[in-house]
Amino acid sequence: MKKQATKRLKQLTKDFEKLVVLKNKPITDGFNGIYYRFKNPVLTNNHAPLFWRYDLNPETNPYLMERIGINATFNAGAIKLNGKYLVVARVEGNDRKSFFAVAESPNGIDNFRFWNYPVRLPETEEPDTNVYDMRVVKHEDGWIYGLFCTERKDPKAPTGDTSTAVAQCGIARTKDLKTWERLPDLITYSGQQRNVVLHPEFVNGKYALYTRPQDGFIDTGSGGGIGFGFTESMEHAEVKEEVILDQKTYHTVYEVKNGQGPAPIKTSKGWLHLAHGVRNTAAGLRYVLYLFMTDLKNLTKVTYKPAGYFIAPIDGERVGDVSNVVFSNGWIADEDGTVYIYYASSDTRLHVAVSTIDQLLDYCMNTPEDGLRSATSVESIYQLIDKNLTQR
Ligand code: M1P
Repeated sequence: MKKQATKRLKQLTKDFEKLVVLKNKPITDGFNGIYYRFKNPVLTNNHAPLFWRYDLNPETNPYLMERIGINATFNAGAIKLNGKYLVVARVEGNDRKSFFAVAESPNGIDNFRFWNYPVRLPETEEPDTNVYDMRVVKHEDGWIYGLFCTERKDPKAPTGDTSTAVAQCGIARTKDLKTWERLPDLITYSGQQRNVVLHPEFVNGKYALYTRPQDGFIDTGSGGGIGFGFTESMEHAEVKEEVILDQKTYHTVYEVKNGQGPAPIKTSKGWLHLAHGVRNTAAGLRYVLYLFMTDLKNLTKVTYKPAGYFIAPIDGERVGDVSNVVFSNGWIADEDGTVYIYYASSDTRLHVAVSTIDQLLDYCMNTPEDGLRSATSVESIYQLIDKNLTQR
């Protein structure tokens, strides 16, 4: 038995190494001029180190059984630190609990390898049942903040209701992504919060936050939209007033709900935002990504907003634990203007798409807006046809 286990471990180790060092290539077929998708996901559940999953001692694990299963690796915050591309992934075990783990790559597109230990996130006095979707932001105060969703069972759930939960924004900070200090959860005066993101700069001496007020755990109800508010401190973060800067809107790709993705990127033309939008269909919710820009000084003024989606799930991305979903909470803008967009598909695996600041600005500033009616969409096409045919 022990002999067999040793042989299998050799094979598992070989397969694992082969997966981790796999070179990634851009998919050039069907390139839309805006971004390249890449052939392989950058993280899957099989990227979880074997020593997280197996007891490697043949004496205590003669069958070399997997002791702790990892179900998925997805929605990841991202940051470049000391020349390395780091993602703080949402790792979900077979037990459905999510936690955070850092994976490091030398180039942002492949060779992502998890650090030896996942993040040991301190808890508040009210323990989290589940934590996920961390937005990692290097703030100008010198700290790296991780804002994430903390989920707990709704204490007001009627007896027998074992599902109803409450989502709030948890906050932690670090200098190195290894040691984390937990701060009190964000206080807002909306029922629940998810997709809360810290703006990287002070605004009039205050911290600024993108929020997503919601009435329920899944339904945003009378809330919804990407909100914005200020807090005096992150040690006792409290947003007294939220204004909605980007509404959910009837018959758009963000009809049911939306949420800020990662922190916006500062450019000479304004702040560049990546967000997700959700619509309902007969087959369930469909999550896509969209871009918009806000004014450099007036952060609640949307200056450009292309119609429709920027990235929607395709092919194999459409299938997973929660199908027909793409979601992003991490991107890295490199010194040379390259932008690495880390997006997850169907709550199962993590991918990268690559573009540049110039291309993303061009896309935002020159794609027609959503006129919210079929006739206005046709009008946009007419304008383009006229421009093309009169130039010939
Ligand atoms: O299952 C799809 C996504 O659902 C939630 O997003 P939202 O808050 O917009 O509904 C999150 O749980 C997210 O993690 C998940 O990918």
